[in-house]
Amino acid sequence: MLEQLTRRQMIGGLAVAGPLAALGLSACGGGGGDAAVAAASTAAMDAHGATPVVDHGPVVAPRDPHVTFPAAAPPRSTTKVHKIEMEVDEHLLEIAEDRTMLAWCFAMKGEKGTLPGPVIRVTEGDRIDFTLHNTGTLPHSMDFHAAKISWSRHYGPVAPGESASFSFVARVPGVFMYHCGVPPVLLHIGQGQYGTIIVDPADESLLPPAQEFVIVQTDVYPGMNGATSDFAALQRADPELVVFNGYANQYTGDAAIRIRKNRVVRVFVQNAGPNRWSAFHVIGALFDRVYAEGIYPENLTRGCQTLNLSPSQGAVVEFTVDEDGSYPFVSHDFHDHAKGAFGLFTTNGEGTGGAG
Ligand SMILES: [Cu+2]
Repeated sequence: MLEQLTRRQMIGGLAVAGPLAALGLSACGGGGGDAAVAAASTAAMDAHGATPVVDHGPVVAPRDPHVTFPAAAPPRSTTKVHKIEMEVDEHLLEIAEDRTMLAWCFAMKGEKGTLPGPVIRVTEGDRIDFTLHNTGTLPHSMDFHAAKISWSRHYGPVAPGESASFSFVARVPGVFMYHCGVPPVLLHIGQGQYGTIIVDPADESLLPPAQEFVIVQTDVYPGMNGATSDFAALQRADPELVVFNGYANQYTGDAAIRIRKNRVVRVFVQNAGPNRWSAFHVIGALFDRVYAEGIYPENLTRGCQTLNLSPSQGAVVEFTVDEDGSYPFVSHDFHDHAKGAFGLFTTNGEGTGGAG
């Protein structure tokens, strides 16, 4: 399988050269469910639409079965210095039922790459010592939106087989994107090189214990049978799929996200784009508290129905439900909802989600 995947990586790497060259661009420039939940999920899907089925022909490359991306947020950090080493893992991933894409994932060193990349959680004032090992086949880089450091000194391309390091102190609390910045950035983010870093406020009273989740929205433009993304579609901002945490309609059926009624649900929401805006909305709920961008008291909004996020923006939303049942979460841009930006919170079954 390794040989096949390696060959596929090569095919994917070569496949991009044609269309990019034609455009004058360079790729190298720079919890267990129950019947009630399943029924509720199906009913909600029927009511709110599902991803249209598109025939892309036979899948020609081997792939691992889809593993639900854990929506539960990692716990608050307990260390002041974080040594983070990431690699580039190029492999075929499922992004919807019977649909795959060749992803250029950021992965923690030695781990399998996922979409989105690993969720990092630190606290305001923590230092991050970061190293990128470019184990991919093209130059890549890393750009942390949580950092205030020089682009020209730290965010340059790292050649295949090379490593590069930089450090920064996370001085601003919030929900921030990280991504590759090698031109064309549109392609590298579109190919899966994105993730989220949560910077908790040093003042823990701003984010008291709650059931905590991470939802990252992206628009996806997969190529045919594992080739690199459809760059023309990326340029038109015309995605085939719009997904939460890397997979269309992921948190439905047995994978619906369990919450408890009368307990605060906190969602760290990120719109990684690369192109579409996000209109995050939970049907049947109002956001009692929203921190759009920096987590400071002056950024607090109450009584919010829909969170408006441009590509790259992140926010914290909190809500409670006082009635048992299922509560769909969508992009209220229903063009995108119909392409897979849909999931379910549910109080049915045991609460297995975030702590609190
Ligand atoms: Cu890259």
